[in-house]
Amino acid sequence: MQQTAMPAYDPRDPKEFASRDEIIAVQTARLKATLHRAYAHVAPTRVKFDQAGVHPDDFRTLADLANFPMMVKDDLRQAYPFGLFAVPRTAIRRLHASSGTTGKAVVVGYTEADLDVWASLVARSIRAAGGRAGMTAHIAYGYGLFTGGLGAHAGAERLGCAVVPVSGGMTERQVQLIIDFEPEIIMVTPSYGLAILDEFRKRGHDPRDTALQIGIFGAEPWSGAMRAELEAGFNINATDIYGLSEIIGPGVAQECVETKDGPHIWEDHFYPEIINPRTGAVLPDGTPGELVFTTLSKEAMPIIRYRTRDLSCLLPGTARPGMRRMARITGRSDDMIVLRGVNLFPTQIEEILFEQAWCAGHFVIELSRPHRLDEMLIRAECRPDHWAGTPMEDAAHRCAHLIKQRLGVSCTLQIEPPGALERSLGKAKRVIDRRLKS
Ligand code: DLL
Repeated sequence: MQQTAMPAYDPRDPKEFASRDEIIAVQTARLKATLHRAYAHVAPTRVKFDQAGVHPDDFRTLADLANFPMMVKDDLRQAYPFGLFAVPRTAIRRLHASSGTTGKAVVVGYTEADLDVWASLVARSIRAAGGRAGMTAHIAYGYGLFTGGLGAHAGAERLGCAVVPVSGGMTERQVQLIIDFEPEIIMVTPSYGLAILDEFRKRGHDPRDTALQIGIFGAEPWSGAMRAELEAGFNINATDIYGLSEIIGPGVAQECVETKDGPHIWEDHFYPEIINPRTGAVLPDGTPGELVFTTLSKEAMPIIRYRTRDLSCLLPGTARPGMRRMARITGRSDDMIVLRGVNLFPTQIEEILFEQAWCAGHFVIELSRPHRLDEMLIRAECRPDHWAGTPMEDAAHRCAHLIKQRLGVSCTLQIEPPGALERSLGKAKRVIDRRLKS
């Protein structure tokens, strides 16, 4: 069979720097085609449109999209495994799946053209983060059904980088490979990036002495304080990459290194909306709410108005004027802690913890209801150079007090010895909620 060579990534990528008007024109044309394709080829989508009394012909301008029904994760689960595919199985070249913690997996399929778009958007993202052809990229996102490893891999290759496909885990080896292979780029979750940083210090190596210049962190919420820690620790520029498997994987949006002001959404391929999570109403740019995405070019699995549960807001483009930015994600509506009537996110606690000189950045929040009231215990690890071998009760009280002052919730804070908390190899699990069982 004849092999078609993958096109080389074009660093001039005309759409990346297109004007807002050009982007809107592309979006309108692509959205129209996507609605028609989904209606014609995806039975559950057609049923939903019919039930809502809308037809793809009703779409004329981008504002008309608000009349089309939204999709939630459960729609994808119910279609398990291939019910939302718009192409025959023979046209599928890759399957990914995100298991989630409960229920059926969400399966995502890609055609050859989908894989091509994905690779070029990740290449575009790495470039926006400062990466260039000829550099070496150490990829510590998990490989496998998770989209992180293989998505980053294809993008780095497309850009013209040498790829080190390490995946997550075996942290000692990660350190050795970074020292020996001298990558300029690391792609990893922020929490596992921190674990690698610790491992350098544990082994007596200065993490600032490596060849690393660029860190591309994502797949989980992280705070500005975590960015400062990773940047200073590795002496790199750290930027935020966002994505979700339902839409494509990593590379839906990427922060530009020259501005570091939140990820630019690659709007030539994904149309974002922000909605009020309670009413579903579309909110104007600048208003916080839930992110909703529609794919504009996906062949295998076009997704219309997918509710991500990620909380953000849309901001005007800066380094890429045609594309809007999304504010750094404060958290997912699923991760919001509701404690005695107060709503908070783990990233807010992360911000405060990082202000403490003793804090190593690894923490876990345990919620329980031992009596009638909810209690929150924060276990946060101490930096080795601050650990005196005895409980640090004063420092813990001071930090708990600060959390009460800033976030309005009382908690117990426990400072743990270095290495006491389990490290995640990918996405960190920040909250353990035992309230239902206790
Ligand atoms: O996490 C894809 C990815 C891989 C993105 C590597 C970036 C880097 P899922 O496993 O489907 O896909 O999880 C998607 O992770 O809805 C967000 O809640 C969260 N998430 C992803 N990137 C970010 C980020 C991948 N930069 C879910 N900031 C999303 C905050 C993020 N949360």
